[in-house]
Amino acid sequence: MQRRALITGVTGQDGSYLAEVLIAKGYEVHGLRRRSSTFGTERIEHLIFGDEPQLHLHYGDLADGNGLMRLLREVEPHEVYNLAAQSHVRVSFDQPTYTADVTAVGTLRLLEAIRDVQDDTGRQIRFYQASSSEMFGKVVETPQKETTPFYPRSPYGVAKVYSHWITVNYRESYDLHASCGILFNHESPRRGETFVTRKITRAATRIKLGLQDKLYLGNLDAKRDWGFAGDYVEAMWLMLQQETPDDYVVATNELYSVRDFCEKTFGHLGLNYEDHVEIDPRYYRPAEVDLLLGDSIKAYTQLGWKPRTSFDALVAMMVDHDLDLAQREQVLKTTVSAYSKAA
Ligand code: NAP
Ligand code: F7E
Repeated sequence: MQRRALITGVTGQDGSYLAEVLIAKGYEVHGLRRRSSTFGTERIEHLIFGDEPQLHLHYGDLADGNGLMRLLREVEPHEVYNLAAQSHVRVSFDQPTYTADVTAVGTLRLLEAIRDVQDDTGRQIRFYQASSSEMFGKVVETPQKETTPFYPRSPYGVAKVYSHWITVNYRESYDLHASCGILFNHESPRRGETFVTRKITRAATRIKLGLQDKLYLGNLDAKRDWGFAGDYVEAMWLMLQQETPDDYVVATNELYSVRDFCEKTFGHLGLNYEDHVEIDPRYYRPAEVDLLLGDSIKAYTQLGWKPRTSFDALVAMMVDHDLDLAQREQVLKTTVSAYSKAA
């Protein structure tokens, strides 16, 4: 029988990669999208248009529990991947209540809906929760593993801790097949442009082509364990294929600073980052997470998962993609300018 999956956050970076992976595995894939005044489906357009769309979209919101319940009854998924969240750490300081409502209580609404539907129909729904290395925050040990205590440093981190523990609690209380992936930072050419890696690759490529002069950043000394999103969504799927639900750290176990990322990116373009990067204290955070480094030995031994993309390959992939974008922008600019001179 064809398996059905429902992905919340399908329009985001991870949702788009996960949808591709599940479609390739033969799933019927459904995704929750928010209503907005623009399409907001750039990352999944190749999956939703055409004679036979491969991905079925439904309007919904993690703020709307009744809607989630109705959707679960309609789609009857075997697996639910909860990737939706207000996922920006800096923004969570500006919108703490909203972040708590969506990123924390939103998970509870979804778990409640799953519990109800499962009770009514007797059909098991497997659940994946997108937990985050941000839960380790001001780290109490390095590297961080599944047993490392949490010390979140932002409203986002605190909201993710709530979602993590409510998922564990529902697993233990109601026998749900619910697993949490504690994923460390993962990036790609589809990464949102206000996260630091994509901000750097977008700016460096535009600087290379003379479309921009400077790149303004905050703390260059923060260190992260950066992997490729396309590798990480495989781990999500593997967790839901296990007989017993559990929690897993997913990481590369390699550490680089924001400064290293700048050096590598500008270097790939034959530039020196020091000539172009300036510090703007507006990008500092009220409380910073200085260092995150994951130990994913459990995912390796129990799921057979390991990252396939190196740091250098990740940077190159992102820079090449963004250089192509910048070149298109440049062509458009030249064409418009030639046209307006001629007109
Ligand atoms: P992302 O690109 O920011 O995508 C977030 C998704 O959530 C988008 O589809 C967004 O919809 C949706 N969303 C936001 N608020 C919603 C709401 N109220 N109701 C329904 N949908 C809503 O994030 P990502 O990088 O793919 O990350 C996926 C998940 O993993 C998130 O939960 C994130 O917190 C978590 N995580 C990410 C990382 C990482 O390094 N990427 C690491 C650990 C954990 P719109 O497109 O309409 O905005
Ligand atoms: O910041 C520093 C910043 O916003 C990384 C989310 O996916 O991963 C992500 O959260 C570091 C921080 O990611 C700028 O202070 C310097 O130390 O790319 P980021 P994040 O905060 O680590 C975790 C695992 C998630 O779960 C989240 O959803 O870079 N930094 N200058 C900057 N950061 C940004 N955004 N912009 C700057 O100009």
